Order: sequence, then C-alpha cells, then structure tokens
Amino acid sequence: MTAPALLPPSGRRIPAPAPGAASFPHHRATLRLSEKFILLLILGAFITLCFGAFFFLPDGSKHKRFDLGLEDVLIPHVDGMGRAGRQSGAHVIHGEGGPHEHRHRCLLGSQALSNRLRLPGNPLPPAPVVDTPGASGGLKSSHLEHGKDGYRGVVCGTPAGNSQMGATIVDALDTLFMMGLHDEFRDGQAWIEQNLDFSVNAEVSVFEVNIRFIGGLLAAYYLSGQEVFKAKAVQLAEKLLPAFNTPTGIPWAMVNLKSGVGRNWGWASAGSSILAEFGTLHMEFVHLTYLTGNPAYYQKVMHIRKLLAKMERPNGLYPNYLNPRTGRWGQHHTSVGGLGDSFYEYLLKAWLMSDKTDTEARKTYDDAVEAIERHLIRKSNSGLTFIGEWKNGHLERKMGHLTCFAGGMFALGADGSPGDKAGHYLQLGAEIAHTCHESYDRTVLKLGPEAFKFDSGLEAVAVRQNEKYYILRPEVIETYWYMWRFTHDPKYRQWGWEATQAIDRYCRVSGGFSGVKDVYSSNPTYDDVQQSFFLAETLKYLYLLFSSDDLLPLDSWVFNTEAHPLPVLHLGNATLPGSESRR
Ligand code: DMJ
Repeated sequence: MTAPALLPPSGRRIPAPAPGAASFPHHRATLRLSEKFILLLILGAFITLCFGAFFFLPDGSKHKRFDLGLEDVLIPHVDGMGRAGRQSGAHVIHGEGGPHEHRHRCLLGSQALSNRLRLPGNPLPPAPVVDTPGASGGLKSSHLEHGKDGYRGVVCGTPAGNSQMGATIVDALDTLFMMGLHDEFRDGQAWIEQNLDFSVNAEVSVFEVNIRFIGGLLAAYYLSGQEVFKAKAVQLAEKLLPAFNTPTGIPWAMVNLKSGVGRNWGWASAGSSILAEFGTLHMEFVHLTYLTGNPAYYQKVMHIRKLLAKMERPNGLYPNYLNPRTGRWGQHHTSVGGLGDSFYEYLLKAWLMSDKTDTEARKTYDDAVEAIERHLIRKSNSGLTFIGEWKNGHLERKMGHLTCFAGGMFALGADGSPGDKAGHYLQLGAEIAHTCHESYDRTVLKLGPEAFKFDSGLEAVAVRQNEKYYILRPEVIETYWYMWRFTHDPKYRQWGWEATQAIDRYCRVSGGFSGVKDVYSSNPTYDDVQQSFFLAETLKYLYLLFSSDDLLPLDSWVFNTEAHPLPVLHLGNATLPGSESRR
C-alpha cells in the first residue's frame, strides 16, 4: 500500500489546520464558577466510571462474549429509541436503557505521561473562556461546593454490573482532553493500551462501534497525537469490514468481531438494514482512508452513497429500512429521529469535512431536507414548529428527543444552502430549538422526555408512560450549542444553564449520573445507567456552549454524531486513495 500523496511529509497524523495549536484559545489563569461546575460534573462522572473499570474489569483481553455493556451498548434491546435506531414503541438498539453502562475507577495521574503530551508541536489546549449569562448569578458557591463534595464522593463509588468494553472510557477521551483533564486522559489511554482488544468472540453493532469507538479513538488521536488511538481505531475498523460482505454492499447491522459473520436486527422490517446505521459511517471511514492510505474504507462508504443515489425515493423521502440482500426499501417509514437521523447529519458533515468540495453530499443533503420540510415539518396549533414521522403516507405528529439534534443541523447547513435560504434554515434551527426547549420547560424536572406529541390539544408533552424518561441525552443541548455559535443569542446559554442545573439536581447520584424514568414526576426514580454519551456528548456540548468560539472552531472541526471532533480535510487538489477527484 502506498501512502497517499495528500499526507503531510512529516507523517500522517494531523492535517492542516494543526489541531490543538491553532484551534484553542489562550489559557486563562482562573476558571469561572460555571466553568468549574461543568468541569466538576465531567470529572466526577468520568472518575466514577473509571473506578469500576480499574477494579472490576478483567485484565484478560479474550472473552467469550462482552456482556456489558455489550448487551447495552452494542447489542439491540427492545424498548426505546435512539438517534439511530429507536423507533416508536419499539426498540432500544444502541445502549440506551441498559443497566450497567457506567463504570467506576479511581484515576491516577502520571507526570511522565503528562510531560509527553506537552511535547512541542503537540500543545495542550488551554481552558476555554466561559461567559455565562444568567449562570454567574444562579450559581452559588454552595452549589460549587456541592459539586466538589459530589466529586469526592464518587471517586470510590461502587460499580454496578460489569463491562469489558470500556465504552465510556473511549467515548469520554476527547471531552477530557478538551477540558484539560490530562491526567484522567492519560489514565484512559493507559487502560486502552493495556485492555482494549478486539480479538474477541463478540457480536457488536457496526454503527455504535463506529460512532463511539472509532470516532472516539480518531478524535483522541487527532487531539493528542498519540499513535495508539489511531492503531486501535484501524484494528477495530478492520474487524468491521466483513459486515459489508452482503449481496449489495449495504452492511449488516451487527458483526461478530471474531468470525466476521453479520446479521440484522430481528425486528427491522424483514431483515432490513437501518438508514441511520449504514448511513453513519462516512466521516470515520474517510478519515481511516486518509490516515492509513487504505482505500477500502472510503470505497465502502462511497458504494453505499452510489447505491442510494440510484434508488427511487417515495415522495423524495428516504425510508428508514433497506434490505441488504435485495437492495429494496423496507417499510416506508421516514424519520429525522431514531432510525434516520444521523444519515442526514452525515451528508451535511461529509461536505463540511471535505472542505466543502464534496458537493455531491451537499446536494443529497439539500434534496433530502427539502423533502423533509415538505412532508414532515409542521407547526402546531400554538405555533410550535415540529418534525413528525412519516409512516406509509401518514404524518405522525410526534417528535423524539433524538430529533431535536436537527435544529443544530439546520443551522450548521444554513451557510451553503441553495438559493438564498441561509436565513430560512437558521430560522428553522431556531424554531426547532425553541420547540425542544418547550419540551423541557413543560416538565416538572425541566428535563426533556424521550418523545412528545402535538396532537389532541397536547403540545410538546409526552403522553405514554414509556416516553417520559430522560436518559442523559445530548440532542437538545447540541442544538443550543450550534444555535449559540451561529447567533450568539444569550437565550441559548440560559437554556443550557437550566439543563445543567436540572441534570445536577435530578440526575446526580452517589455513583455518578443516572437517567430518570419520569420527567413529569417530582419524585423521579432512576434508571441507574450513565450512558457513555453523557460524557462524550451532553457534557461536552454544555462545556462548549459556555466556552469561546475558538475552542474547536466549526470551520476547522466537524463533530461526528457522537460529538467526536474530526478535522476538516484540506486536500487541495489531492484525492483520497480509491477515489477519483471530486473537483
Ligand atoms: C448518541 O449515541 C448519538 O448521538 C447517536 O447518533 C444517537 N443517540 C445517542 C444519544 O442520544
């Protein structure tokens, strides 16, 4: 394999702009209260998690079957929704709802490693500037003290269940790095070096492994320059490739890491693959080709794109299900929430990540969004804009928490939209943010339900008991952050601060943070799970919301669907191995 011509002569590590150096603002000597508060949330949760990993995870790397965890993060469950794979009344696929995802570990710092990270050319990001309207007044010093106490309290908390995959350790790495928690970052790195091994007889979700593990490892690599993360990402990606061995090249949802045998979820429309799963591989796979020179990854995802481009779409919409044997659509359900969501997100981000040269991706995104607007987006009686779900020609007036990410997506895609519709899409993003904020504000806990209706006089509230839970999801805060970046309207920080306080008040438990089962109950019960995306996404987006814009600027970094930042690839006239020039 020859190295791709586009790689910098000094090595393959960091494309321009050099991550780390130019991308982070200067250090301030002190942190503000709000900044300390969010930092303590993250630190507390991560340390809690790692305590368990350190003391309770087996050292051996070969296990007959992951059982976390794995059942939760990587193997489908039937019961809820998730950005890529939850459907109404039905299925938790990707780790949501599993009982044992949080892990606890006492983390130890290491000056030697710290020094290594501080090598020239690999500077540490300084603490971000935080300016929190409404927060400084609302945050009392006693609140901060409570944060510290909580942090101390969870350091040696008792873990529940057992995990052998370390999902949260990997998922949280870049959050730790971004916040300057480098001792914890190095402990995570040490765990990965010593324990993370994919030579196991385990069946995993291709999508989840890609967004959480490969995405997390790649971001950790780009930020820190530590080769181990790249090596692990590539090893893992190799294990996923057999999933693409289907008659159409549309990958199976699951693959056995040892045997390479793939299969689909039993519940998914007659053995179909899921749009948001096979459509959420592009960013990571393009980076894998970029970093390794191996064209296989790029070719796999471009093949998916080409196949989709040839297919007829009912009403211009992409159904959530596609059969990998026949290449035909399954049920004609379309969603911008579970089962569909990140497919649309990755079209836009493929364009952004390519330095806006991948115009095919942009056009596909624009066409898809146009159809979504025409068929799925409506205003409620009181004027709330919502995104419903399309089911066999009928619009279900229900919106998932997962769908709330779309506000941020519309804002991110505003610049570059066809015609002079940039203002329109920014406005649409603002309307979705407002609706999703209402879904939080209309609860007792001020935390959003899993799904909410716009029907029979009901607006932005959950009706069914099994839609009233909040599992530490990030999508609403994600949208606040994007809207903040593009408008600097202080209400987004205000809303983010409300969510921060609600999470601290109602989700903090002795062992970390937990989801709650009913956001309309003043006495909620916990689900006893700290999802890995809480550290990867929810707290990261909150931290970014209260930071200055030059912390991971959006013209240099594109966040994968699990909030792992990957750099924009400025390829100039070069092409990726396995591609023709897109110019
Ligand atoms: C995350 O794992 C990702 O954002 C995914 O795309 C959808 N669901 C969760 C968070 O809710």
